[in-house]
Amino acid sequence: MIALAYDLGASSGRALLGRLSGNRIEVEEIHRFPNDPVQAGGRLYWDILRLYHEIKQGLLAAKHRGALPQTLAIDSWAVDFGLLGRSGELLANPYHYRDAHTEGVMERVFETVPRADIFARTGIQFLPFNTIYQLAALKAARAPQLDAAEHFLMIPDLLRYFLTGERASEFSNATTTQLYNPLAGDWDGELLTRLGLERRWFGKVLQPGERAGRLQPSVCEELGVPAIEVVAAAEHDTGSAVVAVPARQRPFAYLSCGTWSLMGTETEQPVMGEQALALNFTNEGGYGGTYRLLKNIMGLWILQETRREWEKQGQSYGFPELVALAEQSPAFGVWIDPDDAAFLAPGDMTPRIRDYCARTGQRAPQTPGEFVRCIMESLALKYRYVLEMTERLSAQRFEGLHMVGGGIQNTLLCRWTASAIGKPVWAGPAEGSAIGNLAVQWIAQGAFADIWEARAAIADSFPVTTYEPRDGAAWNEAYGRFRELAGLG
Ligand code: ADP
Ligand code: LRH
Repeated sequence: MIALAYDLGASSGRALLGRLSGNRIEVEEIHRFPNDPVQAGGRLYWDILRLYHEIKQGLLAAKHRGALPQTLAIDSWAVDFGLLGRSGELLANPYHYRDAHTEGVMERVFETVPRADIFARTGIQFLPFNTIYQLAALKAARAPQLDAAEHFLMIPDLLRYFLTGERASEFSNATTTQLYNPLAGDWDGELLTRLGLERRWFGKVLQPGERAGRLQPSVCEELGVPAIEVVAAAEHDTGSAVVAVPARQRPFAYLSCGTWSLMGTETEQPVMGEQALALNFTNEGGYGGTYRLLKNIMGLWILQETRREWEKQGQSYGFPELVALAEQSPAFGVWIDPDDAAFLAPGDMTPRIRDYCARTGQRAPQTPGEFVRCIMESLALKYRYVLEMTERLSAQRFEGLHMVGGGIQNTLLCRWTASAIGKPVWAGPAEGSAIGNLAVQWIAQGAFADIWEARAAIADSFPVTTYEPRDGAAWNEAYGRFRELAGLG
């Protein structure tokens, strides 16, 4: 059985062809492309039509291999969206969630709907770029696209709409808007109305695994392909990544490690109490009505931006080279809280790291190796904190941590994470989101009975590397100091 998964991350997109025979999965990356945001007129956008073009290139690559899939599905980063007008045209180019137009908006929304109310209705963590605040920002700016809007579609929905002509949302990604009420099982009409947003923009919500149409005739004609069936995957990339965690049973803890680091556990019910609100944890919807009780950690974004900064200055480093420089630098020099608001916006990171160090009475890193070491150690230490909070909130203990995503190619980060948390890390698969996307397509086709059968096949088909913790006393001591420095109680 052949399925095609498109996984669009914040730094790159890829098309993976998956073949399933018996319980054996084989994947082949047939197309990979950068997903560079575009600055224009002082705003930051995704290049949505280029992404759609790349999706088509993926289909052509499958065709040229003589391996047309039975089904295809798309997952992507969360929260971003496009609005369609009366005749189905895209009204404006989607913003990048890191655009500055949401600055201060979250706090203004709380004046209309208090923070605790929003959490009680949605169970979603407060991130300034959530869809709810993006729409509120457009509303405050009287953006003309709102006057003409008829339909709201998130990024994978929009690309799926271009392919099929059909408009529908999808559960896992819909929850990330902070406008979906998991208890009611629908968009939260009251929340929308209180914010002056139109309930009618928000359409049907498909569950991951539901059929979502076929390639429309114009696409088939353009590419010379048949009317392939399109399935709704867990269209939030993190939702797909968690499907691919090769765990044999619950409970398990995961870290989806890419541009972002998403750490948490899979639950059957959302955890929406006061403690979850205070710790700013989220309950994103998952496959089969599950939830991802997790927390966003700023992740390798800081390293990506630092690399970009040096590149701009004419110093070009690959990721493996940066990791090697970090390894050669002295241990436990200085740390940042990666989730400090200073690190969210795009731009040069080394001045912000220096500034953080000044604020916290630390000597700033000097060399590239010291900067990278600071970023990576800080991430490992923050992982320990969030893992402890996940245990506390879910009243569970984890034997170890599953790591998936492109970030596991940073084996030093995996090693340090194991040492920081004092438990083994099981790393793999790296293409977690794409593989989870394929798995949901195969469940939809009846090839797997359920998610556990899919996870067992993933565990048997892809290598998992175990990293055992080392230097426990040194990391414990570092963790104590890190918590104090970052004000983590
Ligand atoms: P996203 O899906 O968010 O675009 P990925 O899952 O592709 O992100 O992960 C990208 C990250 O993986 C990069 O920021 C980089 O830090 C890390 N990475 C990728 N390749 C390597 C490598 N060869 N060595 C070390 N780290 C790597
Ligand atoms: C990771 C991710 C994450 C969201 C962020 C916007 O790619 O989907 O889960 O919080 O992007």
